[in-house]
Amino acid sequence: QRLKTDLKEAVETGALQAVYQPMFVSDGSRIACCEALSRWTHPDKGAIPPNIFIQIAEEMGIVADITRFMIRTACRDCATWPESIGVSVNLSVQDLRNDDIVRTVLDALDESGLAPTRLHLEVTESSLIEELGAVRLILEELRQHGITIAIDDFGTGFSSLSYLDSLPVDQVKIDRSFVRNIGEDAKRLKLLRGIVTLSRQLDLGIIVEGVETQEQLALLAKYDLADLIQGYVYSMPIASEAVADLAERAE
Ligand code: G
Ligand code: G
Ligand code: MN
Ligand code: NA
Repeated sequence: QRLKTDLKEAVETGALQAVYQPMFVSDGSRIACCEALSRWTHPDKGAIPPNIFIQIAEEMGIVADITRFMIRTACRDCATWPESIGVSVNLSVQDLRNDDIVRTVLDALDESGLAPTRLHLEVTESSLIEELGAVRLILEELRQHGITIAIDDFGTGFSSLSYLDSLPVDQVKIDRSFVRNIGEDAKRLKLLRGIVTLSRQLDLGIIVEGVETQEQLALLAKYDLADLIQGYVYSMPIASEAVADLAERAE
């Protein structure tokens, strides 16, 4: 209960922060985009993980305020990076229940002067299934403005693949559970290869998340399994100010 009050105050006073985890093109030669990840440092309890406080915010019905803060911050920060680097923001299922999100996004783009093509939004599989009719209209409108949509945690949420060919999305972010054991378990590698083949057939861009080791990186390259790679092997989440430096070193 205390945590709820504190979170509400943190959101209202802008005490949340954004850090950015780079997604590299698969040979590691440059940063294509950075995922904005929210951080909350509680005055007494220290860092609270986002999966905890996002869920609290969802229960309180204030997640839209966090999303608005993250989109505005991400657009403002991205505008300070080299033009070749985009930014990706996570949406909650609640953000897709009404079309205020479109206004929020367009206002943030206006305010920051960021080109819409540099903004990406990540939606989870489960939020897509929940109310596909309404969600489809919202995502289509955002895409018409040039914004890229990715399915986050791909492979963990669908009970059926029958929607996949008709979703208004551009990219899939393959969940890190599909990468974890590809070096040790031949079946896991086959599963990943199958998911990538399926996604490519549907013209979806492939982002592989949670890549931690050189061995995983080598397998992804060998079988051409990724367009973009995000994971500790390339970079942890970093401050906005560190993005341009890292981009320079990569090139
Ligand atoms: O940064 P970390 O790996 O701890 O994030 C844990 C989870 O919290 C991830 O699933 C991530 O997508 C989610 N998350 C992080 N920041 C945000 C945010 O700003 N909005 C939403 N909806 N989820 C976020
Ligand atoms: O669900 P989502 O993809 O938005 O989650 C992003 C989360 O994944 C962030 O909290 C980030 O800290 C975490 N993460 C990023 N790279 C790696 C990685 O290589 N390994 C693991 N275990 N987690 C990662
Ligand atoms: Mn994400
Ligand atoms: Na994910």
